[in-house]
Amino acid sequence: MAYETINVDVQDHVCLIKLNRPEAMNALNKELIGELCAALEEADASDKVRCIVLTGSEKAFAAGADIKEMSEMSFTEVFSTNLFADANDRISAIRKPVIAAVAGYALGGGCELAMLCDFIIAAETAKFGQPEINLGVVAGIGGTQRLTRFVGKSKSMDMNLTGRFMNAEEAERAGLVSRVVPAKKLIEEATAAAQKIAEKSLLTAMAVKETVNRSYELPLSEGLLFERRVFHSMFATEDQKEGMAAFLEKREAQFRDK
Ligand code: CO8
Repeated sequence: MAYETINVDVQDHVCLIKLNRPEAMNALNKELIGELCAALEEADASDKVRCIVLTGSEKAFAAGADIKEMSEMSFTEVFSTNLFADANDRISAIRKPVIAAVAGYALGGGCELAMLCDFIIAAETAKFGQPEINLGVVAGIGGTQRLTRFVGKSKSMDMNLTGRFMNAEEAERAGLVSRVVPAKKLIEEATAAAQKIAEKSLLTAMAVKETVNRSYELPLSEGLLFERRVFHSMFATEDQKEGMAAFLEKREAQFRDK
């Protein structure tokens, strides 16, 4: 499918989606959000894709929801259309692993979009923030909820109440990002991580994603039960037999996603 506000490129089983609204710091307008959800769903359904990388430009991953588009909306409109619920649900429903590769600004909806991905690799230039308070609103798609689970209450309150930005080093220290890399190497490093994931059994990778994500929804005892049941169920797969046999035979596993 041809897109106007994003670029999509599939190579070696990795789908690279690049947000592309340079005139507005990749602000997330209706068109971009619709195209992004469609591209993610297309990649999720494609046999050619085993892992997805989502990125922006050197200047901005995304500077949040499009303020021009939102500014005149009424309560009735945002409530009745349930603004951003669809994006949250569609992105959360992607079953293949999604890595956010963040350089520059990831603000408001941009920070929330990065948190909707499975993990974040940040360039040294990355700046994360939930500055919605400066616009007279609260975060709308996870900035008060996911951020609090990722970095704890104190830092989340600080970010959401002051609207200040967090640099890459602080974001790594706080557990928001998994690693920080030089800006010039961001795509190379994110793609290498995606390729490493793409070499695994896709079945197992999807089970890992689903199981880790349950930890944010369940109390520990229920989460451990869910994990154990998924672990047990993996013994019904050919890839479990192959993975363990390959280890014992001291060779590379040949996974078949079965
Ligand atoms: N919306 C619309 N346009 C934007 C946005 C935005 N969020 N951010 C930047 N732009 C535009 C600017 O208006 C400007 O356009 P123009 O040249 O036509 O005036 C252009 O991008 C360049 O921006 P600046 O001139 O401001 O560039 P600076 O380098 O001076 O500053 C900043 C960069 C710091 C990123 C600054 O632009 C900024 O603070 N932007 C707004 C950040 C913000 O408040 N984000 C939160 C938005 S609200 C939100 O995200 C609610 C959550 C919704 C969920 C989303 C669901 C997916």
